[in-house]
Amino acid sequence: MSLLPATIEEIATLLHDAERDVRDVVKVTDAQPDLDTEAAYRVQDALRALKLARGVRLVGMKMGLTSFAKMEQMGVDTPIYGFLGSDNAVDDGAAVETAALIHPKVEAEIAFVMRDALQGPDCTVEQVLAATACLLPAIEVIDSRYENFRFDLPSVIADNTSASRYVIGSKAATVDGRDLESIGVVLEKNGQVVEVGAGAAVLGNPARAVAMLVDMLHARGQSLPAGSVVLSGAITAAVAVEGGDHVQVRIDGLGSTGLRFV
Ligand code: OOG
Ligand code: MG
Repeated sequence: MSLLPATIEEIATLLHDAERDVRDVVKVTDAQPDLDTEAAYRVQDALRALKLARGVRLVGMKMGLTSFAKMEQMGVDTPIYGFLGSDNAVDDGAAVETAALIHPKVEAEIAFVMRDALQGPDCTVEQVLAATACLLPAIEVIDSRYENFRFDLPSVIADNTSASRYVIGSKAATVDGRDLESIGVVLEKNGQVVEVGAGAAVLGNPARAVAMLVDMLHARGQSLPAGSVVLSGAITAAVAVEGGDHVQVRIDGLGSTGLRFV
């Protein structure tokens, strides 16, 4: 049975307010077992509309659960997408206020900045690479609005795939001749290496995650606009952080980016 528009709005408002008030909630499928992934993306659209109405600008998109490490960590089995707003962006090296977050974790990712718009269906890795202006190292801070990061697929889609903050490096690298499959990634916390990985952890090639995003958007009548920043998904498992921590991601040939938590 499909959910009524008023119910979709209600769930979006609940998740919007949970983020604003820094308060966790139980996963939304507990109260709404009829929430399937299709309805969950409608909730995500409604959440986006609430933020845009508040003056947030849409800056890009993110893929999630694109690696086996993340799927296993979260107990789900399909990639998902969410949106990135101007309220999620943090400057390279800047401080993130933990008081504004519930239970943040960090992930090492590769960011794509799109020069050209892309439209599905059947988007290919080659089309993604040809449309990419540059690649940047990225850290995504995820902060599920659900108690103990416990969710199922519809619940995490509705919650904009736990999107919270992200930082990207400031030195743009071109795609030309770069081997995105064997590109090495190191995540450090407080000067210690905590996770390592290679690009291939993300669907065999992070560009494939962007192609999948384009096709998933197409299935819902949408496309990826030129100028979008796309986080292609965590290459490693997510690592919990707290006030006082600093984290750094280094990626072969793409340089590094970092954040401090205060
Ligand atoms: C969902 C978001 C996952 C990624 O890169 O895999 C994600 C979560 O694990 O809370 O952003
Ligand atoms: Mg992520």
